[in-house]
Amino acid sequence: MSRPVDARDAGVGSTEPARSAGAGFAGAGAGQLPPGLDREHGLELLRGMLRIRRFEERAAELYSLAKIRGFLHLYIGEEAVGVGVIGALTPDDGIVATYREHGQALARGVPPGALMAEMFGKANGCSRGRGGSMHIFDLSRRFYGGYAIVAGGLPIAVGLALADKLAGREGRVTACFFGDGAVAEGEFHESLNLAALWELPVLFACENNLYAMGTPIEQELARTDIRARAESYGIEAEVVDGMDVLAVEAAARRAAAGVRESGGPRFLELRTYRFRAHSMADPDLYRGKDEIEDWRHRDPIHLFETRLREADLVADADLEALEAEVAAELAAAVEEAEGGPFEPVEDLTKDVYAP
Ligand SMILES: Cc1ncc(C[n+]2csc(CCOP(=O)(O)OP(=O)(O)O)c2C)c(N)n1
Ligand SMILES: [Mg+2]
Repeated sequence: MSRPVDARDAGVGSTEPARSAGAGFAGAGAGQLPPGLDREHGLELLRGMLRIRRFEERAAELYSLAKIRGFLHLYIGEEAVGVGVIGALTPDDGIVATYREHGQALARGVPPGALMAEMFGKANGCSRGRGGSMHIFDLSRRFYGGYAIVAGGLPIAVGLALADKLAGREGRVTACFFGDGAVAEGEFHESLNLAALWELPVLFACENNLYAMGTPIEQELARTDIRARAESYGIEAEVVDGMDVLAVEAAARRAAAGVRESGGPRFLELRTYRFRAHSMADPDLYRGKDEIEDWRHRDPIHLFETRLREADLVADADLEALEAEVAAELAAAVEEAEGGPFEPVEDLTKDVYAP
């Protein structure tokens, strides 16, 4: 690495580089649970993360079997971000995501069967099989995609928020997920500038997993302190331990409340890590096994499960029941995808050209 990652984690008290797992986050996902966390909510968060993990592990297998084709970008390791942020939203809020969006779609309640069928390219998929893994869309849940273009979702989120503002739909938030790679794109700056200038209700959720494909953050960003960039547009921003689902949920609640109260944007930089390669086509040769192992010790599911166990909120039987529930749901989803039809060839140009 030519340059160190910014060590300026002001507010989380770190002087360590962000590359080490959990650097600077007090508690770092372990220890006391916040007062008021009940068993039911704990199980809900755990179920949300486990559902994503098992879904994607299966998706990786199905990709190897060529049931899923094209690109496949897994969210494994980052589940606490999607579950925590989306858990702080209401059904009326909108969501815009990237090509690494299966987790957000599941957290939003897109049915696993419709999601898997989409990844199979089947007509019973949520985008009628025309989008695939990178273009998950579900209007009924205000899930506005799934964008393959890095930073491409940011202007869309700003546009959705502008529409809400112009139409007087007060109290709505549009949450926009994007990676650290998007921060180097012009669209990031244009979007933050307009959201701040026009006071638009956007919750920017930057998933900083330290890499954009094989490029480490210190080789992509002149300044790796992403929060400072948001603040330079006058947007209130917070750095969050993205491996700690409760920390993410709490920060997202603060940010969403800030958006609703002010009508203007808020920004979260969620420090996270992907355990798998960038995509199924990536041999993952640009980072050391030690680094991956270090982060695996902060697996968001394992961390949270341990905390719930230590607080006696869950026991072995609960976790077994949860695994069985998720496995049954997943088996049904795969069956739905397998059994779905492909669109007929006659429909190839439908919705492409005006009739
Ligand atoms: C405008 C644009 N440039 C390049 C690419 C190729 N590309 C696909 S994913 C990616 C990395 C993005 O990294 P990041 O935003 O950090 O998201 P992550 O994959 O880490 O979740 C790149 C460069 C693209 N899709 N769009
Ligand atoms: Mg990244």
